[in-house]
Amino acid sequence: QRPLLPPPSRDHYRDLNDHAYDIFEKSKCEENRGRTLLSRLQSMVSKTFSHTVKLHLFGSSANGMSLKGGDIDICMLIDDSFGDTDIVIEKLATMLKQNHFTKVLAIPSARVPIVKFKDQVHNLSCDICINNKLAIYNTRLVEDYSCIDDRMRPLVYVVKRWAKRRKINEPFTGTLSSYAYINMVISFLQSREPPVLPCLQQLAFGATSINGKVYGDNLADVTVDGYNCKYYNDLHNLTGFGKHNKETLGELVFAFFEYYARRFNYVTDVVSIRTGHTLPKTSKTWESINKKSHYYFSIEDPFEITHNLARVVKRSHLTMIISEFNRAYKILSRNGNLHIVCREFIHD
Ligand code: 3AT
Ligand code: MG
Repeated sequence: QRPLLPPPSRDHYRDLNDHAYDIFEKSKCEENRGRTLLSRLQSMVSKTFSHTVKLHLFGSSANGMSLKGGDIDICMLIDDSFGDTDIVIEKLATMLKQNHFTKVLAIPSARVPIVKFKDQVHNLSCDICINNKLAIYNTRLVEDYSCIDDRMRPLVYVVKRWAKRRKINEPFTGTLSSYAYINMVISFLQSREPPVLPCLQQLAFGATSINGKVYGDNLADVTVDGYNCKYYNDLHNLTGFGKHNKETLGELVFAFFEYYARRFNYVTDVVSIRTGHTLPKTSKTWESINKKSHYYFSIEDPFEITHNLARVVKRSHLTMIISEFNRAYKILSRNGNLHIVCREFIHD
């Protein structure tokens, strides 16, 4: 492991904290974003398909962590009687075109088949996927984590802002999705001493006790597409969980960059919010696209545990991501400004 750099001075920690809250305040957008579009789409879908077919928001427009101008993720729950997914996707695309949405693009061959389109009136970009129930569950898990400690949401906003501006939040070109970064944030917060966040999935199995109290050892299993999605969600029992950890948002921002620039071992370890600690890569078998796929970076999906959220990241892109972590870490260590850390990446 490479040597650690000195932390910011006390004054700069204060600035860092202020700037982190500043980015949070300026980036967040109104809670109800997407709801109006959702209800318009729901009535179209009810007419085109049936009243039994339901649309659900997921991702950031549902978990309360969307950035201004961010996409809206929608999932359509529909049974087999409407035909194969590609037929449903084409029918949806036709419906959207007839209703004057623009840039309608059906991608039936993707891992999760989707239709992309724009609502020009409200300037919203939107994706609709079919029967991605796990996405609805993992959105809820993320939202529940964000309710346990007030420092998680602003930290996620800072990380998303930074990753978007530095162009390392582009899963289509081989870097990480926002969801992958959120998993990295939760894992980091679980790893603090004392922890800022608990591990909700371990609590559901009664595997961990906090201060002698055992939680959720009698929760029923929740199976979705063959994966157990149960987790402890009686959040009232967890209010104030992170209060023993006195770190400010500014301190956590610095520690987050330090963790992924210097402490986390990309060669041997797997990020896993399901277990609440890192796992050795040797303990995992991943569902793979081809036998030769090499996972340079591994982030275990909390429910679909054979899915590596970072599987699109090749060696060159991992190098790029780690060098961005290092850049941020070095700037902050030298008492640099968080706004510089989050400055737009320009190709030279
Ligand atoms: P943005 O505000 O859109 O940047 P977000 O929170 O909506 O952030 P994403 O758009 O990356 O996050 O993801 C939305 C959901 O899609 C979250 C998860 O249910 C699913 N998802 C995202 N990335 C992956 C992935 N690599 N593998 C499986 N599911 C994913
Ligand atoms: Mg999204």
